[in-house]
Amino acid sequence: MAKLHLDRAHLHRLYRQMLRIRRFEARCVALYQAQKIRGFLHLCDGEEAVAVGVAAALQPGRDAAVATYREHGQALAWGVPMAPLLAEMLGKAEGCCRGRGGSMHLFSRAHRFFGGNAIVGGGLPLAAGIALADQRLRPGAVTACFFGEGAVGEGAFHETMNLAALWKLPLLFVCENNLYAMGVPLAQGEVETDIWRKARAYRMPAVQVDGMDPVQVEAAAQGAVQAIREGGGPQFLEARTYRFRAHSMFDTQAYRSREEVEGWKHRDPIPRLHDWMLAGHLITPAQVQALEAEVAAELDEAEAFAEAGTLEPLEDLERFVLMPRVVQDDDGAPGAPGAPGAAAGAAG
Ligand SMILES: Cc1ncc(C[n+]2csc(CCOP(=O)(O)OP(=O)(O)O)c2C)c(N)n1
Ligand SMILES: [Mg+2]
Repeated sequence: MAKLHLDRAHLHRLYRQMLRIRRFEARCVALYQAQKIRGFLHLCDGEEAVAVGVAAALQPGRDAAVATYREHGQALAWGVPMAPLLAEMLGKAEGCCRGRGGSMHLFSRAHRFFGGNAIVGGGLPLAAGIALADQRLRPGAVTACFFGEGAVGEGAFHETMNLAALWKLPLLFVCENNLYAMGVPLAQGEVETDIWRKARAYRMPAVQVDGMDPVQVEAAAQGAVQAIREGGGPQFLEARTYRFRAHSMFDTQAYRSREEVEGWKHRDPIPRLHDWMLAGHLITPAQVQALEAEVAAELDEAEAFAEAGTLEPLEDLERFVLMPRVVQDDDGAPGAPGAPGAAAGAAG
């Protein structure tokens, strides 16, 4: 595992990023309860250290990321600003996907944050495609592919692992193993519960890390990223983590005990880093307060932006959905100069 240079400023950044995610999602809950956020809302409470640790080891914007429907944390850690993210959650045209993606499909080409994906395992082949393009067009760039342990049972997982290893793609596989796929406990869905061992079948270096500790996650990711950048092919990270909330906004949680949840809350990455820094005199209570205030102000500003946003007009309903009507001209070439509909392509 790589040794990190852990100066105060860096630790404060890790802490701040986790705080931004936690507070952002708490605000989302309030907006959901006020029926301003509609549809599904999958929160990552408890899992923040994974997104933050991995992003800290990469260069978002140069490097790409692909994530799941539980991706608010990854989008924030990747540097997508809070205001267009929150506007997206509210379905506003000012959102990062013009309000057409919502919670599960956050996307920002400028940050090379390529989604948000509602399909379990859906991001894996996409990540391989991005990494393949980067291998040819952007040497040195790495794609981080986040997925839950529930994706490991999908064919897409195995196909992607095989091709990535075969073609030495610059890909960092990050399995967010939170021990449940909806209501299915890991041991009821997988015969091999140490997910990292699956990478061995594809001759891929793999490690398991404590996903409740951003420093450990970053150290493991950094070692892996260095090898990937040097052309060594893909690497695999299994981060053991836990979601404190239900799968989506509500479920009965009959699949786990209250004691289990409470036990994991004792390992909450945010108070854990806070207490460790405080004990080591790496942060002061005044600095903690200042960080909290900074995050609260950022969130207030983002919420005001999102609330003031507009809904796309009904006339735009078919935009990006249907092709503009193409009329064939006499020589049969669709969209030939001067042909009716030739300019229509610009409408999209
Ligand atoms: C291909 C596919 N099958 C089933 C579903 C329904 N589904 C949504 S989330 C989920 C569980 C996924 O669990 P995991 O990959 O561990 O991610 P987590 O929710 O724990 O972050 C399932 C089965 C889906 N979205 N896509
Ligand atoms: Mg899971």
